[in-house]
Amino acid sequence: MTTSARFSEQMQAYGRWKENLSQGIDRYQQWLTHNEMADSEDEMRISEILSSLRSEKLTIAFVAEFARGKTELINAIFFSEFDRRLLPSEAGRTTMCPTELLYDSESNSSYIRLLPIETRLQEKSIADYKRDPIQWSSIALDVEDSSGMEEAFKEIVKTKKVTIAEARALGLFQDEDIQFHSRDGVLPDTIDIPVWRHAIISFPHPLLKQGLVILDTPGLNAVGTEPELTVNMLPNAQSVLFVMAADTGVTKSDLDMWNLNVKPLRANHQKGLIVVLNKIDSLWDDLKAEENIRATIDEQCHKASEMLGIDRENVIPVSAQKGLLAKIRHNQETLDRSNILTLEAILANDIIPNQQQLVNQHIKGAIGAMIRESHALITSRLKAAKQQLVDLGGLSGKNRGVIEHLMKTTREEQVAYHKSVEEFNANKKLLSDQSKKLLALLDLAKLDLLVGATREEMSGSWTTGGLKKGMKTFFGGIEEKFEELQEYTEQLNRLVTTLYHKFNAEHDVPDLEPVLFTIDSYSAEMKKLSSDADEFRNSPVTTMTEQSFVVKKFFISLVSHARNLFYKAHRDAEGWRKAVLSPLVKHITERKTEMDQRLENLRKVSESQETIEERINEIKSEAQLLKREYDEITAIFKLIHS
Ligand SMILES: Nc1nc2c(ncn2[C@@H]2O[C@H](COP(=O)(O)OP(=O)(O)OP(=O)(O)O)[C@@H](O)[C@H]2O)c(=O)[nH]1
Ligand SMILES: [Mg+2]
Repeated sequence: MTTSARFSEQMQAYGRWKENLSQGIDRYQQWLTHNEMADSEDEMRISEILSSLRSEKLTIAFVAEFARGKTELINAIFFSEFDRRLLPSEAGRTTMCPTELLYDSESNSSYIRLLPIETRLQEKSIADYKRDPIQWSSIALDVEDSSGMEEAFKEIVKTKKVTIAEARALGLFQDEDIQFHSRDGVLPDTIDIPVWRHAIISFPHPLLKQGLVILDTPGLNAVGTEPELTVNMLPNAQSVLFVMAADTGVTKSDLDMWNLNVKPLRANHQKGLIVVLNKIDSLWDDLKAEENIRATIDEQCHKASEMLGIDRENVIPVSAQKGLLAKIRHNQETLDRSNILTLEAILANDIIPNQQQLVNQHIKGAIGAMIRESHALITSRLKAAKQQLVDLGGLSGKNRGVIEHLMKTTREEQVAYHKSVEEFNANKKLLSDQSKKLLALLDLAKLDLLVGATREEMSGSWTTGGLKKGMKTFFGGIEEKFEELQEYTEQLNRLVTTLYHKFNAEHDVPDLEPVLFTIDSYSAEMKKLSSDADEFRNSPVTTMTEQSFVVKKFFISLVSHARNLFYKAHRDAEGWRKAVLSPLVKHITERKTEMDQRLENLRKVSESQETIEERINEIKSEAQLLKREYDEITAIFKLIHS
């Protein structure tokens, strides 16, 4: 194995692991249907788990000043087999809008979708627009035709001329930019702005098909003008690559970008942050000894690490350009020298195992309890069948009187059972009523009221000062909601626990434990959002530019994020409410069937003693079938947990 395949091999192996897991879940779904054990809630839950597993994404984001070689690195690491520079990379500013490369397995098609820059005038986040395909321009891609693809990709670097006033209205020109745009001290009438605000490229590359998403961002404060990157896309990426270049060294703007946008992203954990010193080939010199060159590169990495305040080992020197070229020309020596493979290995070992572990935990958490429950049910069916065989064996030779007596006691048992079921149903109703309060608190319409109030308070003061006040109101309101939520959740959990314990005692099933509801993960996510938001608000980018535009955009992306969180929490609470008592309901149904069967056995035997043998044989073959189902669910259990 050459190391060149390492990232892609690990990614493929990860893809196979996910595929096996989803086959296991598929098998479980079939098992449930076959055993008539799935209610519609279960089915929905399993479909959701499956689709979340199949659409699971692993995002690597590239962030840096312009012309550091982000796009060239992407070409070199991921797309060299196209034997060309697939994504446009040129001197000066190239990538004009954040670009996501992925494979859209839902639509199963290749395309470029582009969101017009004018959408910045609207009060909607990019995440909102993603749910609204009409706003996007779409270009179909022919993947067989690499030069056609290369041509189509040029769309993402398009710019157009607009007046300064228009650029201002779009939030793409501030007073600080006057100097940057002036020529000989004179500001031109028009400036170039990107045609597109965001691009999504879907094509069936093997890595993208496994769920890899690459986020390429443009340099030049794009991260500042589109706060959604900071609030949403970059924090959610599994890995962020920060790129500097050896030919420029660490400049002030590199440092600004690092301090404002990258370092805070990983303030709490360094995981998934990779720093690259690109263009080391600019230090290659045929007239110098290899050792000296290596020392110079090492010296540069050392300097860079000191300026960024990170360890020396964390700066990876590479040459994207030579790496790409060497891969295309199959030149191993240059490839080694470009050090691209080291970077690939770090990517592979740093992020894939980590992601696999997270996905594994999530899936087991979501489905593990269900499978255990199914396992317990089939075990109890098997036990019941065995008991019936014992009972029937004991009946042979018994006279009519004995059998009638047994029928009578079984009927009495049934009546008692129905009574406790009625009581159970009353409690179930109580729980359902109580959980409505919880759901009401998570209602999006209620959240929108808070958003409205905050917006009103801020209107006319879209400054960082106004934002500070607004955020206080907004997150203060949310915190209150979470306190109330916590209280209701505890109440509900207490009720559920009591119900289970009562049930366990009455029905002699000590091993049933409820799955309790918790809002901890949402509350943690909300806290993180609040601290990320604080970080951004306090960052010089926003204070420096007292511009209503960025502040407004920032507020919109905050709200969109929070709404999404509430939506998820509401959906999960609703799912929990419907499912929490389902093990008990299933147990009741099981017991009912079992009693019905016992009665049926007795009825048959009371008609004629000859039927006993027949019935025993019937149950024996039923038990055999049950044993097969038992073996299957045991195998599924092992598969999911392996
Ligand atoms: N010598 C050398 N040049 C490189 C290397 N990597 C990239 N370049 C060149 O640097 C220029 C900028 O590269 P890009 O990949 O477009 O940079 P970027 O960071 O994506 O820039 P923006 O898209 O504008 O934000 C291009 O001309 C590349 O060919 C490298 O390793 N060595
Ligand atoms: Mg680029």
